[in-house]
Amino acid sequence: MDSKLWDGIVQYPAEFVEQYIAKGYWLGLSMSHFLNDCVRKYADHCAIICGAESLRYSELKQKVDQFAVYLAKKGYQAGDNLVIQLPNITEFFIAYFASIHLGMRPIMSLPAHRHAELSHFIQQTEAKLYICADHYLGFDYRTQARTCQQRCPSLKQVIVVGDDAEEFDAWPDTSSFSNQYVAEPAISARHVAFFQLSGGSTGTPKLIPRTHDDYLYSVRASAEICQLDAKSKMLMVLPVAHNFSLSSAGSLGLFYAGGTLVLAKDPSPNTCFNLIEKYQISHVALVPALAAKWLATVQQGAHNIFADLKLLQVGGARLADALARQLIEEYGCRLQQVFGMAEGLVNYTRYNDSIETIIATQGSRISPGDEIKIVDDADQELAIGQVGHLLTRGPYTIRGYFKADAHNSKAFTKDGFYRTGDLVRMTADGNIIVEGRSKDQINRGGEKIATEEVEQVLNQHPQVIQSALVSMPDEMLGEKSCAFIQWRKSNEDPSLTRLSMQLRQYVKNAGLATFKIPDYIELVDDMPYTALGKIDKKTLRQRLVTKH
Ligand code: AMP
Ligand code: DBH
Repeated sequence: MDSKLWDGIVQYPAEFVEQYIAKGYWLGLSMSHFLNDCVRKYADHCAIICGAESLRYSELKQKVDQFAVYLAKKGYQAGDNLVIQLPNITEFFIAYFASIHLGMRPIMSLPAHRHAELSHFIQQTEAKLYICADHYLGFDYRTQARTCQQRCPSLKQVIVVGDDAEEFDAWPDTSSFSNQYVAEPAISARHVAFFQLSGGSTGTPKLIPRTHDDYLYSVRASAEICQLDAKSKMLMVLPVAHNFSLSSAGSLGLFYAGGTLVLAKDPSPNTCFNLIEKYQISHVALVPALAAKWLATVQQGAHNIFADLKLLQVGGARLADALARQLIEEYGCRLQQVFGMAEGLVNYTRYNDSIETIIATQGSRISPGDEIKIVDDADQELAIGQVGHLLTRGPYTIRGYFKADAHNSKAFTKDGFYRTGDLVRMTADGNIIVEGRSKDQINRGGEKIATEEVEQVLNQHPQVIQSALVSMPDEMLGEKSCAFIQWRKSNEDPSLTRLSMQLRQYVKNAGLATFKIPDYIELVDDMPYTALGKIDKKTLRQRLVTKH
C-alpha cells in the first residue's frame, strides 16, 4: 500500500524533511485533522454561503463525514484517484474533504477543462471516479463524462451534481448515514493529499502532487499574512479549485481563521457587487483582467465596492502598475499583489508595505524557508536587481510533477530547485518584480496556455503544414493568443475567415479547454526561423504588435 502511494511521486529528501519539521513548517497533521480543528473552534460559525443555502462549520463537517461513508461503501480506498470538476458550489468542498479523508486523491480540474484534458487526467492517474455538474455556463458536462467513459477504462463511476444525472449517479442523499463514521486510514501527512494542475509549457498539462504537510503550511502562513479572522467574509469569484482560490489564502486559509465563504456563481460585476454589499464582504481575490472589468463598472457609476473591501488580492498574471495605482489612489482600494504558482512558491505584498511597493512589485515570499535564486541562462546567480530566471525550492514547493521523469529533469535543477519559467528581478528589500517569461506559455487573463499543446492539435489539421501559437497584447486580458498557420494550398482555398473558423472549431472539437482556442489566426506562406532553425516566435510576436 505504502509503495502504491509513492508511485510517480518525487519525495522531499530526508534532510529537508527533518529541517521543515524542525522549523515548525510541517506539523504532521492531515487535511482531515485540519478540518476537524476548524470545526472544533468555530462549530457554530457560518462556513459557506451558496445561493440560498448556508452551512455552519459543524454542518459542513457532518456532510463531509456522510459523503465519506458513501464513498467507503462504494468501495473506494486510500490511493484511489478521482477528478473533481465543479463550479463554485458547496459540493466541491464536501467532495474535496471527504475523498481526502479516505486517502483518495482528488484532481482539481477547472470548469473550463474539456474532454482532452479530462481524459488525460483520468488516464494518467487511473482515476476511478469523476464528479461533475450537469451543466454550467451553457456546457453539458454529461456529454464529456460519456466521452471520458469511452476512452478511460479505469473510470468506474460518474457522479453528477444537478437536477438531471441521466444515466450517471446523482449526488447522493447521505442523510441516512448520519450515525455512521469511517475513520481516516493510517496515512502520513507527508503523503499526497491531492493533485493541483499546472498551466505548463509542454504538450500535456502536468499534475502537481501536494502533500498534507506542505499545503497546510502554506495555508496557515497565508491566512496570517492576509490577516484573516473569524469575522472575515470572503467572496469566491475565481474557480474554487484553482490554487490561488484554495490556498492563497483562499477558502482553506479562511476556514483556518473561522471566517465565512460566499460562493459567487459567476464573476460578473452584476452578480458579485450585489453579494459584496449583501454580505459585507471583506476579502476578494481577482485576476488583473477581472479587476479591470470591475473597475470599469465602478467608473460607469456602480457603487465603489473597492473602498468597502478590507483586502483586494490580485494575482495570476502581471497587474499593470497604472491599474494598481488607480485602484489605490483613486478608489481607496486596499490592494495586495499575489504572485504564486500551483507548484508551490507564493509571494505577497504585505499590509504594511509602502504604497509604491504594493503598486510596483509582486511581493515577497511567504516563508524564510523559501529559497530563491535568480540566475542567467547558465544557471549562474545574478546580482540583486538584475533580471533573470526565477528558481525556487522550499517547504511547500514540489520536487517533481507526477509521473513525468523526462520533463522533471528539465523543470527542476539537480539539487531540486523548480525552474518557474518566470523572468524576475528582486529589489533590495526582497520584493520580486515579474518582468516576463522564458517558458513557452501564454497567460490569458490568468489562464495559462502551453503553446505546444495547442500547436500539436493544429498540426493535425489536414490543411496545416505547421503552426506557432504566440501571445498578443490585449488591453483587457493582458494577453490573447494568435496562431500563425503555414498551410497547404489547394484548388478551392477557403477565405481567411472560413479557415479561421474551421481551425478554431477544430481545436474545440479536439476537446481542449475553451480558453485554449486561438483568439486570432494569421496565415503565412512560411515561418521566420532562428539561427538554430526553430520557429522564431519573437519575430511573430513583433509582427502582431506592428500590425495591430
Ligand atoms: P501555474 O504554474 O500554472 O500555477 O501558473 C503560475 C504562473 O502564473 C507563474 O509562474 C507566473 O508565470 C504566473 N503568475 C502568477 N501570478 C502572477 C503575478 N502576480 N504576476 C505575474 N505573473 C503571475
Ligand atoms: O497563477 C497561479 O497559479 C497563482 C497565482 C496566485 C497561484 O497558484 C497562487 C496565487 O497560489
